[in-house]
Amino acid sequence: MGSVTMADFENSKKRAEELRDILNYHSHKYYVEDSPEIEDFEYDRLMRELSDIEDKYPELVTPDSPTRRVGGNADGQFEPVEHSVQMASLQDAFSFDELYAFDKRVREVVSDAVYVVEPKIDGLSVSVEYENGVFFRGSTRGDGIVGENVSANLCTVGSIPLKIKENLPSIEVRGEVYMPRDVFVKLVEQQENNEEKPFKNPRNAAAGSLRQKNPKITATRKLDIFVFNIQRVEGKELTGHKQSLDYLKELGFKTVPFYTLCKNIDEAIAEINRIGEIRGTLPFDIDGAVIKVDNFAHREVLGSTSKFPKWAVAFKYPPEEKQTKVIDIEINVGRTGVLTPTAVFEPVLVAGSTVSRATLHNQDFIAEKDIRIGDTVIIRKAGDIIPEVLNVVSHGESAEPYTMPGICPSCGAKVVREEGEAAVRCLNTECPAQLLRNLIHFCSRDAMDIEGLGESNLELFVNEGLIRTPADIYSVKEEQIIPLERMAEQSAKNIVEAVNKSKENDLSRLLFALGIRHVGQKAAKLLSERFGTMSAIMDASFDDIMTIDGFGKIMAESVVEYFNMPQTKELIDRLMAAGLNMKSLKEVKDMRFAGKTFVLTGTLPTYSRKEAADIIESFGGKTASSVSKKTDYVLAGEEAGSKLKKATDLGITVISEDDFNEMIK
Ligand code: 0OX
Repeated sequence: MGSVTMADFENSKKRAEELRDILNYHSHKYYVEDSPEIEDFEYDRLMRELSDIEDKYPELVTPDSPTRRVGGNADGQFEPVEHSVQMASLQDAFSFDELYAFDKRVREVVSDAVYVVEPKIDGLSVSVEYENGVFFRGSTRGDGIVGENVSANLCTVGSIPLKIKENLPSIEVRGEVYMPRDVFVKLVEQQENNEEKPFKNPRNAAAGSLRQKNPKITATRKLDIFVFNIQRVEGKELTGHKQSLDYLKELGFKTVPFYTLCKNIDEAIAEINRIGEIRGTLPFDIDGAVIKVDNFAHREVLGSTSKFPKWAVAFKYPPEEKQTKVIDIEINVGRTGVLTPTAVFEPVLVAGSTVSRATLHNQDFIAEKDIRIGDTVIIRKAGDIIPEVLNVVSHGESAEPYTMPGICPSCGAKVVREEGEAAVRCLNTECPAQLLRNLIHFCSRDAMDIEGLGESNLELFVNEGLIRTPADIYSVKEEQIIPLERMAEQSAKNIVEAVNKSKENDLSRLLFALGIRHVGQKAAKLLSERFGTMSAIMDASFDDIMTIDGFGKIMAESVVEYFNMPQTKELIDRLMAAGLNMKSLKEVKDMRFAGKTFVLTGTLPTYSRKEAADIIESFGGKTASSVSKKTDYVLAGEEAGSKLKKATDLGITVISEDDFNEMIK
C-alpha cells in the first residue's frame, strides 16, 4: 500500500471520480449500445485501479461505483420492499378475436386511442429506483405489491446504469431481467460438465441467478435487462408511452429492443405477426407481444380492473412448430427396467434451441400416431421446453410400422408388458443398463448426493469393473480411481471424500436412493420418520406400513416386496457394514394419533387452529375441514357452530382444549 497522506487522499479521490465516469461510460457503450470502444483488458485494468483505490480508502466508495458490478459480499436475506407503485400484471390473449374485443372495449372509452406494440420478454420483472440520478435500490416484482430487495445482484447487471444521465430527484423504472440464450446454453454446458442439475430454460436460469445469495455468482451469470416502463418520476413531464421509452433511452437505459406506434388494431396485429416471424431469430426468449395504449391521459380514463390495467393486453404466441425427419428410434432402459423409445430426428431450431430428440413414451403412443423411422413429422416444445412429436406429415418411402423390441437392448433378456401397463419392461435384475441407471439414481442430488459420481463417471467405473451395485461404491479406493481416464489424484480424493460424506445422510435419503418402486422422496421421508430405523422398516408388515397417512396399497405392497427380496437383504447388510447411517436423524415421534382424524371448530382458549393442527400432525394424526363418519375427534372451542352440531348428531367424540392437553401430555 502506498503512503497515506492528505495529498495522496485528495489525488486518489480525484482519480476515483475520473475512473467512475470512464468506467460507467464504457459499460454503457458495451452493455447498452453493444459498441465497445475499448478492449476488455483495458476495462478490467481501469476497474482494478478503481478497486485498489477503494480498498485503500473505503470512504471513497460511492453507490454508483462500477466496482459494484463484480458483486459485493453476500448480505444474507433479501429484505421485503413495498412497491410505491404497484407492479401490475397483464391480461393474456390467445387469439386475434380476443385482441379485437380488447380494441372494442378500449374504443368505447377512447375512440381515438393509439397503441404501442412491443415484445413481451420472457424473464423476471424488476423495479429499479434512482435518487438524485444514482442507483438506490432494485427489487423483484414479488406479488406486485411487495417484492424482495435484490440490489446487490441487480448491480451486477451491466446494462443497468448505476448513474443516469440526468440528475432527476427520483425515478423508478420497471424492466425484465433475462438471460440471453447463448449465455444460457454455455451455462447449461458448464452445469452438465460439473454434473450439476442444469436449469430448464433461460427464464429459470435468470430467476435462479437473480435470487442468488452470493452476488459474485450472479455477476458470472451475465444477466441482462430490457426496461419497459417508468413507474414514477419526479422532475420530468411525460404524456405517452413511446415518449417515455425514448426518454429512458436518453437516460442510459436499455429499453425493449423495438416498440412501434400503431394507429389501430389491424396495424397492431400486423406488428404482432412481424414479431412472431422473427421470434426464433432473436437472441433472447419472448413469450408474447404487448399492446399498450400510448397516451397516459387515455390510460387514466380507461383505468384498471382489480387485477390488470384495462389499457394493455399481452398476446401469447402459440408454441412454434417445425417439420423434421425421424432418423432413428432409440430404446433406453430405465432404472426399473422400463424400455422407453426416443425419436432421433434431424436437428431443428424450435422456440430458441436446437432439438434432435423427443420421447415417444411407449408402444401405444407410437402406434396411435403411427410414427415410423424415415417419417416426416411435426414437432414442438410442450410448454416451450420439452420437445414432443405432434403428428406424422408423411411416411418415409418404404417405412415400416414400428414395434418395440421383444428383448432388452442392453442384456438381451425377453421383455414383458404387464397387464394394465403401457410400458414394456426388462425383468432381469442383473441387466447392466438397469444397474447403471440405479447407480445414477443412487448418487443423484436428491438421493445420496454424491458429488463427482454423475452419469459419465459412473459409466466409466462400471465399464472398468470397479462397481456394479450401490454397495460397491463404498469400497472403491483412491488408488483404483487415479489410473482411470479423465481422473487424477485430486479428483479421486474428492470422489472418495464425497462417498464417505454420504454415509452420514439421513435414512430418508438412503431409502429414496434405493429406488424402491412407487417410493419417491416424500414417501421415503414418511417411512423414515414413522419407523426411525432401517431394521424397523425391514421388519414392518404391510398393515404397519398402511397406517402411514399418505401410503396407499400399491406403495405398501411395493415396500414389503422390496425388503423381502434376498438381494435387498444382502445389499442392506453390505451398506450397514460399510458404515452408512441407518437411522432417521429427525427426532422419532410418538405416533399416538396415527390414523386418527381431528376436525377443529370454534375458537380455542390458547391454541390457534394452525398450532393445534401442527400438534396433531406431530403425533401422527391428521386434520380435516369437515365432520363426517370418518372423523375421530372434534376439538371444539368457543362459538363452535354447525360442525359441533353435526358431530353430536353423528355421535363423534367432542373434546375441549383441556381434554386435548390431557391427550398430548
Ligand atoms: C415484458 C413486459 C411486461 C407495465 C404495465 C402493465 C404491465 N415482459 O416484456 N410488462 C409490461 O407492461 C407492464 N410490458 C412488457 N413489455
